[in-house]
Amino acid sequence: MSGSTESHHSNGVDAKTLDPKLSNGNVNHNAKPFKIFIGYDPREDLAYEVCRYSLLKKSSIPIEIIPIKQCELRQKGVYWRERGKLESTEFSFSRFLTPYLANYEGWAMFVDCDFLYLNDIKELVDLIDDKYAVMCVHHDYTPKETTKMDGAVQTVYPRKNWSSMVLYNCGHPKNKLLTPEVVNKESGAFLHRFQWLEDNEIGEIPFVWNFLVGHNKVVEGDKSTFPKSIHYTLGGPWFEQWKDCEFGDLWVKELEEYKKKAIEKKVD
Ligand SMILES: [Mn+2]
Repeated sequence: MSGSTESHHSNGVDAKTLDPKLSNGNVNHNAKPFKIFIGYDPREDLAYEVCRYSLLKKSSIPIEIIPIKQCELRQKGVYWRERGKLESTEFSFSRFLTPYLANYEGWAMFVDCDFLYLNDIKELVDLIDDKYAVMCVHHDYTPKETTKMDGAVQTVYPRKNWSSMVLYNCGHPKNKLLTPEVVNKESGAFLHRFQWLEDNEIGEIPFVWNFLVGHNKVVEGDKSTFPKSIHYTLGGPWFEQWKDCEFGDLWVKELEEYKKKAIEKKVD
């Protein structure tokens, strides 16, 4: 049947009010599993496992989860830069290999391991808009803390935390600039501020998909401020000093469920 679709959406309608499925109309993002690259750090193995578990548990679309492990990338010869003093995790720079690791095809997500997903990732995938090279939460963020996690130095720079969860349009011509050579050579400023892109190539996602513990706040009664994905950016309950942090109970609950499921698997 023809002529029965979205004619009621005029050009004047705010894109944010459109049903994302309709605004994406003819693009089927579910054809192949959606690739999710999670930054892996051996010091935060449990954080990775719980993040992965929370994604798989809630997802209503096929997803493929790939940890970004620095030692493996070094073995493969795609990562060779020396570790700098300001790198708080092993994936500080290797995260920018996401389009390369996805063969510069389709959309893929990078996310830090210190996230806990409360909602179905399909809701996020539905926000994808092919006109952008990347999409992320545009935090306006000046951290007050001077150290993070286990004492690594906290630095302040524009677009801080934007790179912690990014939807990459891996097939976008601009992202072909992110070759292993560039990722291994360029400065933190160039990479973390997306300086290979123009401002209008960086799409925006609601902050609830990268809800920064200690920075973002829930407004009582306003559902649009409820986190869909919690980012324990200062350190999460897997570190002794952060075991009582805000939303820490949700992470601990997920950990217990994950452990229980892991034991059940072994028994089967
Ligand atoms: Mn993080």
